[in-house]
Amino acid sequence: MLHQKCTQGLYPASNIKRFAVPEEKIPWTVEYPEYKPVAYTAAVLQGKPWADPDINELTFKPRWNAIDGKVNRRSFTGNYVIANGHPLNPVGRTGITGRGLLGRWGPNHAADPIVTRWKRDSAKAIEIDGHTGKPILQFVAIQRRDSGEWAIPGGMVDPGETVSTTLMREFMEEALNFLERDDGERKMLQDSITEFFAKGDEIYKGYVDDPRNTDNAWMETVAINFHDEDSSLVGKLALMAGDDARNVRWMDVNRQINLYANHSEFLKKTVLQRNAHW
Ligand code: RP5
Ligand code: MG
Ligand code: MG
Repeated sequence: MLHQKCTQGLYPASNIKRFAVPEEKIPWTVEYPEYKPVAYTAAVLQGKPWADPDINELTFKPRWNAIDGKVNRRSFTGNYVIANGHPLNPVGRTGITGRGLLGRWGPNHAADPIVTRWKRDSAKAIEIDGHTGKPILQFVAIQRRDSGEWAIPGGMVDPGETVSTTLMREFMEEALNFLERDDGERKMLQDSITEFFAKGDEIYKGYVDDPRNTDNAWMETVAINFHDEDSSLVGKLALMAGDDARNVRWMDVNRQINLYANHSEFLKKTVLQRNAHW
């Protein structure tokens, strides 16, 4: 797999221009003698508890390709290369070195909950697409505050956190505004989500084509589909955007959806698995 969203133009939330990487020059195995990427690590990372220190700091002794205390520095893509003390993006060049906006050198692990239900008409009957004859799937989409793009309500796996906890936490924070709720509401949401998220289907596990990726830091995720077949569980919860999300809604899934990073691909895989309209 190649990446696409991290090879040209300005790095997100900066004036830093990526060194243009034509598609054929992405793999490290292809020579690119002119390649002179700029180094960029966003200032906001300094002193953040969730971020690694500077890579040259003497006290920083990461265990690459390993579980490093509470931080998972393993990649789903296999062992990554360390070149001059820096982990190398397993897919290839991105036109920028350093960490950009990402907290971790090497893989940055996220989890993406793909929450789906069938689209229904006012009589509660499942809507079938006229062309494909297949039922229309809807998923809970959030609009990201950073880029304004629509996306799966995913987030970073905190140190020591299990992926299943991240999936529930991020869904509750971004799609149900958990952080702004009172104790009673929190308890109610937690109970329903724990029940609903008990059974999910793995859709994707691996590298993410995220616009924040660099030559030395990149996103990886586990995307799990939680499907509410009869809209009895999450289909009934009132969505409310929170935290990193500006908006939230049930979005119809079809080949026209255009989402953040390569989230549309994850939706396509979900559609195939559910035999839904695309
Ligand atoms: C994407 O960034 C992942 O697929 C996940 O959706 C998201 C995690 O980052 P934040 O939402 O925490 O910025 O690469
Ligand atoms: Mg979040
Ligand atoms: Mg998020």
